[in-house]
Amino acid sequence: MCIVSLSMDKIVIVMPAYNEAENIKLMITELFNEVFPKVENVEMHLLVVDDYSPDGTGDIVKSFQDKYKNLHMLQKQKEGLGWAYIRGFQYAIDKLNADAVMEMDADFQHPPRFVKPMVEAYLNGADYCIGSRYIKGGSVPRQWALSRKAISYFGNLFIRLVLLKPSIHDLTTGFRLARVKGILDKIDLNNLMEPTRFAYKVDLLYQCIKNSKKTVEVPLEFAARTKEVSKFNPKEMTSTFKVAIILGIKDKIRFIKFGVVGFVGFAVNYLGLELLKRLGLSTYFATLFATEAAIVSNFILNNIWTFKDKIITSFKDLIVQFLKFNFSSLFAVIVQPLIVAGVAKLFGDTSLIRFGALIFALIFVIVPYNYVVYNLFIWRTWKIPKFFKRDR
Ligand SMILES: Nc1nc2c(ncn2[C@@H]2O[C@H](COP(=O)(O)OP(=O)(O)O)[C@@H](O)[C@H]2O)c(=O)[nH]1
Ligand SMILES: [Mg+2]
Repeated sequence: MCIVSLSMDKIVIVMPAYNEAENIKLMITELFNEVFPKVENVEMHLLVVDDYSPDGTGDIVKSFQDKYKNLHMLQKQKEGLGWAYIRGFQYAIDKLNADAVMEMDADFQHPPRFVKPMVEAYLNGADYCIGSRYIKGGSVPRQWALSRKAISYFGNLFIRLVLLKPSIHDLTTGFRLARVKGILDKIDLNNLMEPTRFAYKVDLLYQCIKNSKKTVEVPLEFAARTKEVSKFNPKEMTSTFKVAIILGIKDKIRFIKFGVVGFVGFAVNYLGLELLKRLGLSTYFATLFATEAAIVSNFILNNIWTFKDKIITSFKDLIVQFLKFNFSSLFAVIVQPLIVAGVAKLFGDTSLIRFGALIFALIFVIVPYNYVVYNLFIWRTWKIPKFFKRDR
C-alpha cells in the first residue's frame, strides 16, 4: 500500500521592511487575520527581513511572534533592497523549507488582497507568478503624475523589447511568486546583478522566467505609497536599464555565434561542392555531400561553441540529436525553393530578385526557424512554455 503525503505546500512571503514601524503592524495583522485564513490548501508564512530599523520595526515584529506561529523575522545589517530580498529567499528556502516564495513590500504598495490570486495561480500549476500592473485588471496609482506613469510604462516596454519578452507585460513589478524546486533552487542567488538595488529584480525575473515552464501574470493594482516618498530615482533607473541591456546582450551572444557557425557552414557547403566537383563527382552528389558536410560542421560547431553550456557528450545523445538536426535541416530544403520560386513568380524571375528572395528566406524564415528549433529541441536551452497567459 502506498502512503500518500497530504502535507500542504508551504509558501513564504519574503517582506523586507526598513523603518516600516507603522506599516508592519497593520500588514502583519491584515495578512494573518484577513488574508491567510482565506487562502486554502496551502500553509502561509510571513518572513520579515529587517535591517535593524532604527524606528523599532523589528521589535514590533517580535511582539507578534507569540500570537502568529507562522511569523518569522530575519535581522541583518543594512545592505540595500536586493540583499534584503536575497537573504530572505535563502532563509525561506534553507531554514523554513519553503516550496514557494513570494516577494512583497511592507508599505502596502502591494495590497494584501492580491496575495490570494497569486497563490491560486501557483496552486493551479504556475511555476512563476508575476503580479502585473499592465494587464487587464492591473493598474498603477491614479495619483501618480503623468511623467511617473510614462517612465514606468515606457521603461517596461523598453525592457520587454531588450529582453525579448513581449509576452510578459510587467518586468519590473516587485510582487511575484516563484516555485523553489526547479526555479529558484537553480539560480545562484549570491551572484545576481546589482544586488544592492532594485535592479536585482530584473535579473531574478529573467532567470525565473527561463527556468519556469509555466509563467502566469496575475493582475495587481499597485497602490501609492502611504508613508514617505519612493526611493526610486535616476540612479535606480539607470542600473535597472543597465541590467536589462546586459541580460539582453548576453542572450544575443549565442545568436551571434549561431550566425558565425551558419556562415562557416555556408563556406563549407560552397567550398566542398567545388572541391568534390574537381575530384570528379557529379554535381548532384557533390552538392549532396557538401551539404551534409555543412550540416555536420554546423552541428559540431554549435555543440562545442554556440551551445557549449549545453554540450551534448554522450554517444547515444549525439546520434539522436544529430539525426534530429539533420531532419530539421530538411525544412530549409523544402521551404527555401518555395519562397524563391514564389517571389520570382510575383516580382519577376531575374537574378537580382532570386538573390533578394534567397536572402529574405534566410533572414526571415530559415535562420529564425533553425535558431528556435536548436534552442527548443536540440540543445534545449529554452523551455517550451505551456502557456504564457493571464490567469484571470
Ligand atoms: N530590510 C530592508 N528593507 C528595505 C530596504 N530598502 C527598502 N526596504 C523595504 O523594501 C520595500 C520596498 O522599498 P521601497 O522604498 O518602498 O521601494 P519602492 O517602492 O520601489 O520605491 C519596503 O517594504 C521597504 O521597507 C533595505 O535596505 N533593507
Ligand atoms: Mg514602496
